[in-house]
Amino acid sequence: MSEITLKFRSIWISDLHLGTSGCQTAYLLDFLKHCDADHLYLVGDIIDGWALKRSWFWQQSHNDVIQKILRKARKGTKVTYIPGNHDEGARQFLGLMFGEIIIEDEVIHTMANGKRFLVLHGDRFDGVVQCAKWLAIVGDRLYTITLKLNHWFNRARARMGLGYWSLSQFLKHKVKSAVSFVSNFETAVAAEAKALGLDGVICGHIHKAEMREIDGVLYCNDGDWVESLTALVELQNGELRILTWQKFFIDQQAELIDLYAPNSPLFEGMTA
Ligand SMILES: [Mn+2]
Repeated sequence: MSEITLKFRSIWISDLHLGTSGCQTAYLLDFLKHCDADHLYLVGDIIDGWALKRSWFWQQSHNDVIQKILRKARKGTKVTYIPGNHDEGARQFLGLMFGEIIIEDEVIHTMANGKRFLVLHGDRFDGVVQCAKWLAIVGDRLYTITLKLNHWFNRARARMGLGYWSLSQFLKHKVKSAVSFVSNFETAVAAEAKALGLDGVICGHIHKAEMREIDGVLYCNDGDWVESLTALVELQNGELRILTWQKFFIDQQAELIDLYAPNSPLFEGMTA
């Protein structure tokens, strides 16, 4: 068994979606076991209240995740919990402390090198495009069905004396705007950080880990623990990295190399 502990200055994780079968708790627990930090930010959608309302799903491993986080807080990690839209119920507790965990809506984090970053979940930038994002997921398969449906739909319309209306055209347009949802989201979040005079922004919400400069500010998204198993980490010198845990989980028996180096398998081409 590997006993490696990686010590970061800060860790950001979001979109765990505890309370759903989608949460990859085995990887998440392994990550929490092997990684420590002075600051741990839980950047929203930690517990999926929406899903729990629909049907209760809670396993021991979900308790283990919570307990591991509480334990870190007890042992001196400064834990900040920023609720997202799936755990918006926690937003009524903003500014309060539970155990050693503080609940905040949005915070500013100062890196070791003095750079200041806005930290928020990101759902407030959804606007009207959220619907289109949903369409993007089902879009591909739906589109083929739609073409067939469209045929029958317009036959019915014609019979009722109505003109032709392209359902597939309509959906195609929606899917197209869904593709631009991600870039619109990223641009909007980055613009907010810029307006506040900050060096960058860290968010979650769209389940797409990313780190790139947008209009002079560094946009960072810590990804999720449903599919991508990613975290954003700050090294002791203030540098940021996107960490992909799956890789390390698989390779953890492998010979220990410099895991903090830019060529570390943990970071794989995702440095800034
Ligand atoms: Mn969200």
